[in-house]
Amino acid sequence: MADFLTDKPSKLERAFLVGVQNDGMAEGEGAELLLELKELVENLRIKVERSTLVNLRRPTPSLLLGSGKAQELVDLAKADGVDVIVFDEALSPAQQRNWEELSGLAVIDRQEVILEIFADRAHTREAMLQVALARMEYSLPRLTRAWTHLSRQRGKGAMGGEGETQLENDRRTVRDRITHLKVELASVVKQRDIQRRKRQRVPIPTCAIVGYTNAGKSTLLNSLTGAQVLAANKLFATLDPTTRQLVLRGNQKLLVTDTVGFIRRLPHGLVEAFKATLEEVIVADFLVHVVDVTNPNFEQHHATTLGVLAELGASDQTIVTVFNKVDAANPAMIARARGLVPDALFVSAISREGLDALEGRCLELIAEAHSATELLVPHTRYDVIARLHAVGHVQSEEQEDEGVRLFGRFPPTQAAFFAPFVVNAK
Ligand SMILES: Nc1nc2c(ncn2[C@@H]2O[C@H](COP(=O)(O)OP(=O)(O)OP(=O)(O)O)[C@@H](O)[C@H]2O)c(=O)[nH]1
Ligand SMILES: [Mg+2]
Repeated sequence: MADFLTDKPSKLERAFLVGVQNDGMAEGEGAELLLELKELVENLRIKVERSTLVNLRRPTPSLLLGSGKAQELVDLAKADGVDVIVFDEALSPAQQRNWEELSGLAVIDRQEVILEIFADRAHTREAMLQVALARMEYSLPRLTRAWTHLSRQRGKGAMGGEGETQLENDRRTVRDRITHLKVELASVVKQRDIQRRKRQRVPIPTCAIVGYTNAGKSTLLNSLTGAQVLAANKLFATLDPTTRQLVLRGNQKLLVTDTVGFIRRLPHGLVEAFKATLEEVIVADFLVHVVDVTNPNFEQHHATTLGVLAELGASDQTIVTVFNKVDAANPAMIARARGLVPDALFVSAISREGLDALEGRCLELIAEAHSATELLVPHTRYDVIARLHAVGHVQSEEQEDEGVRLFGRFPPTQAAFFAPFVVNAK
């Protein structure tokens, strides 16, 4: 098969974007998505020559849009001299092929743009495997395309009898690669599992930072813990979870994990691919949901993140909503944010404003997650006291004749260990 994994001929350079506004969408939503698509496409260093929003009442199976409208757009695209048409709406493999035939240009959709950005940003073995898998699954039903991964495939296009055989071979090759990738991924994920289990042996409370891409999650982790995670003004700067320890007041420890950013219309294959990585989100004691209050669309960002969390099976998690970037926000935006989530916190990961309050809230949540308990430990069992100091939080400790009386908390996973010494659970 033409090696579309390594081939990089004739890179696409100039794009024509097509957004869709339909009856089911809020007013202005199509336009906002189109603006976001522009940012995504520019992230791939492709110049956007024109963006068009189309009102769509009834999608058609062959081209999504009506054929008259389609021809009109093709003419515009050609007049602009672009080499790629990008749809915000997901195109079926057939629609994509029909558009490519009609226009003679590369035609891709938002999903493919996001996959390309992820491919660009993946650095660790696991992230690269996850993204490669999602891309393979995306391309499997699309092998007859002349274009893939933003490059022209060699020897594709005119499919004769021999082409059919070629297509069968290509399908088999891709399926084999998918199988191999899954096997390799399983072993990488297992490695990480072992690391997590090691961590659980000294169970410290955990929280995961989640939120829309570019909200400031990595910056927040860095400010809270002094970590040095890459934070950058680009989408999907972070793909791999990073965990750092935060030491709160009273020497209470908290493990904080930074996660991949979410976005509207995240390709389903990617959510699937990242589920293993996002397990941190499901097992965390609570979540810190970071929202960029300076982004005019923060309501949608907020809703999208909650949607992805639901998809991950994490809807029941306790969430602290944190509106970030207050240093750059105006009072009207802050009022709007307060209306959206009345008990939210307002911080600036950069100026550090509000971080004390956030740490305070974390302490409260840890206290809630780990029930406060009175223990009486015999003098012979100093190991129990040491363990409580290590994994839990000790509020008071008094020497008495029959042992040491402690008041403190420990994680629920340790309940069986401490149970014999519990005097009076509150
Ligand atoms: N003004 C201002 N900018 C911020 C603040 N926090 C983060 N930023 C900026 O926002 C941009 C994105 O920050 P990141 O921390 O990389 O965002 P992220 O949520 O980790 O993004 P992804 O990893 O791409 O999902 C960077 O340019 C940061 O400098 C803040 O409190 N105030
Ligand atoms: Mg990040």
